[in-house]
Amino acid sequence: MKIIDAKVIVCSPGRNFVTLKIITDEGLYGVGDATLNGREKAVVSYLEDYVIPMLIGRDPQRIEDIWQYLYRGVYWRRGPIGMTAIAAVDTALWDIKAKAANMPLYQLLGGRSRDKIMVYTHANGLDLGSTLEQVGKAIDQGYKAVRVQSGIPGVAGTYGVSKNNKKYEPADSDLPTEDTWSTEKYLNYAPKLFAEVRKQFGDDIHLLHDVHHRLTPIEAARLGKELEPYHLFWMEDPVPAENQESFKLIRHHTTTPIAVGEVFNSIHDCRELIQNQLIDYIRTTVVHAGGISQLKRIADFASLFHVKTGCHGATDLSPICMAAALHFDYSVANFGIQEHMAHSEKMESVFTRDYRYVDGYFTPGEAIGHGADIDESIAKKYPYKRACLPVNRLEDGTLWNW
Ligand code: CS2
Ligand code: MG
Repeated sequence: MKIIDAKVIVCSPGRNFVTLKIITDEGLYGVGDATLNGREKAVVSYLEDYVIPMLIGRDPQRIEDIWQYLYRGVYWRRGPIGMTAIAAVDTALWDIKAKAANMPLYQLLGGRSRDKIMVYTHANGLDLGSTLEQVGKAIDQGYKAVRVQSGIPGVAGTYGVSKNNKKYEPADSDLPTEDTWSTEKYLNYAPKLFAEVRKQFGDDIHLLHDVHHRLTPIEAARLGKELEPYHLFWMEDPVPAENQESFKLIRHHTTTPIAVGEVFNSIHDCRELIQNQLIDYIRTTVVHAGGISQLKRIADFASLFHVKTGCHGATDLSPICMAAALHFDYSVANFGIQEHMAHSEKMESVFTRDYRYVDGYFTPGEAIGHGADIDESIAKKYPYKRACLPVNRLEDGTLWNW
């Protein structure tokens, strides 16, 4: 079998998506998500100007060799742009291999290790009341796990909370908008928020929260400690993860489980946190961590240290990434949870997929391959439009972590 063509499809059905399609001489093709929120065109160029010319003529069955060729062969290893490009190639090649084997992808990954995949959804509101209302709606929809994000009293607009009644989409303007942040107001409010959620909805619903890289280690230690009575499923990205040593301080002070890794793109980014058991869930996922091939390596390494998977699944990861992730989730031994921030109908209209939601769980479907695809004729209706993620400043104007 040979790769005879490959193309990048960029579309914007409510937000930008980048999809790689690899076509073989035997009529099979595979697709992979190549979306990097706010930097989409960099990945498009990486694929079109460098990767695709190197793929033509290669045997698509040699997934590992092509992965190593694109990783070791670039010299400038790692980084979100290159690894997202490699991820898209890897995902498309696994799709082709499963189609050639005439089976759903999870069968190639070792078969299923569970009957269904627990997902968590997002609930957010501008204030406590509207947030509680959204948590109630998620529970009514059958979700067993809900991520709770709320507007903070005295802070205009914050991460994870839609500014209008539409779905939350952070990449909301051509150039970055500017959010304001107050750690003090956040730390005073967050424990009250979760106290209210537990009071209203009880102990059985899994609650998750995304700090989104905004605290210092001692602040994160305080938050983790103050959230202990509400036994969160996880506290996510408490601090930026460049200094991984700093997680030791958080760990020393709190038993609130920690999840990190959605911005990681290599197993080397994860190593210190996993081997020192400084986290409980690794958030790397198919589209940004080099595809299924590397995600399998990360999960196997994590399993040695009691760390479970918790794949990222925001709307800026396309249904193709979700489909591939769900096949991975179905099979991986140390599965933890899968994020599912529902795509809008407009976004869904461009893609087909075989995964199904039932009562708080997903199954990947039995279609051959990963079961997802893009409809190029519909994609054409939604041309690319630059959209950047916001930046974040403290109340004194200091540029802070978004
Ligand atoms: C968030 C993401 O879902 C999450 O955990 O961290 O929504 C993140 O903000 C976006 O993926 C950034 O593009
Ligand atoms: Mg996150």
